[in-house]
Amino acid sequence: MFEKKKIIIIGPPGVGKSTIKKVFFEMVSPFKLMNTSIEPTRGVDSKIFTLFNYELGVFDLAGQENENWFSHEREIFLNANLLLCVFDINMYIKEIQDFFFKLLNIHKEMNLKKASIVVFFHKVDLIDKILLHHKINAFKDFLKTNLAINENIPVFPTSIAADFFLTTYDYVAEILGKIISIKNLGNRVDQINELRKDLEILINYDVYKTYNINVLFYDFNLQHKDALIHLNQLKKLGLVEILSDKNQFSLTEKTRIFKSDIIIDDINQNQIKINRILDGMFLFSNLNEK
Ligand SMILES: Nc1nc2c(ncn2[C@@H]2O[C@H](COP(=O)(O)OP(=O)(O)OP(=O)(O)O)[C@@H](O)[C@H]2O)c(=O)[nH]1
Ligand SMILES: [Mg+2]
Repeated sequence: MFEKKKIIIIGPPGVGKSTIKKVFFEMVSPFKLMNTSIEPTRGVDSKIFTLFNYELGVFDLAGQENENWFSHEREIFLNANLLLCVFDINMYIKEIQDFFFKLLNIHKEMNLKKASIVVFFHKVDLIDKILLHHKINAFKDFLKTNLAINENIPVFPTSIAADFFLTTYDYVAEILGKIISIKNLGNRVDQINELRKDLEILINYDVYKTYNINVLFYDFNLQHKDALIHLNQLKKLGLVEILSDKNQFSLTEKTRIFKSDIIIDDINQNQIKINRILDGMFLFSNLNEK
């Protein structure tokens, strides 16, 4: 039996809500969506995913219809477990506060006790670091004056750009990990070991080249059937493409981000990074579209 969780993605128009849903839930390549204009969402774009024994309903709300979501269509928030509020980091802080104030009001008026709120300051690739810290601090000060002392709303600086992708990947994994119970993580140790081998495959080969699947037999002692299991796992995470005859594969551009993060000199630092990446891969490889 699946336990249901409802996730709502809300925010002003054009801030990147649908992009976040596509990249982190549907495993669309961040490179494909960066700077491409996708159609503004109309109404609500909802999809159901499974994560271990949970069913996640993800509701991506059209930014152009925020007036409706905050008034006569507010029932959309009923039974929500997570309100993911996304802002473009380059919005004026006053605009951000005004929008967020409306969301807090809905939360109070509708008594959405089960719904935790998380804020993304998105597109941080488009701002310099000092201004970013200034904006986040200004927003945190605003939260302090508007929330009860025991309320905590996490604020994450996010982006799908290469330099920020893996941190954002971690944040999303952490947030999803929190709305499910750790008791239900399935066979974690075995899966992590398999993923460790997946990661070794990524490290061993070059992006942009095409390989015959037999290399996995010579380099990793994997028979064709087992090699395909690993490649399909990596394909699901958007890290590998398997060519139509199933005898060849190549690593996708997204792999470059994973590799650049772990190929450094300090071995201890490397282990920490590898474990962090494996945690993310573990969570996302258990996320399936229903
Ligand atoms: N620079 C940069 N652009 C991004 C990022 N994420 C999304 N975008 C761009 O932002 C634009 C708008 O993205 P959408 O995901 O359609 O925005 P939305 O919030 O769903 O918009 P509505 O559906 O109108 O509410 C697209 O052109 C994306 O390429 C990011 O991290 N950095
Ligand atoms: Mg959208």
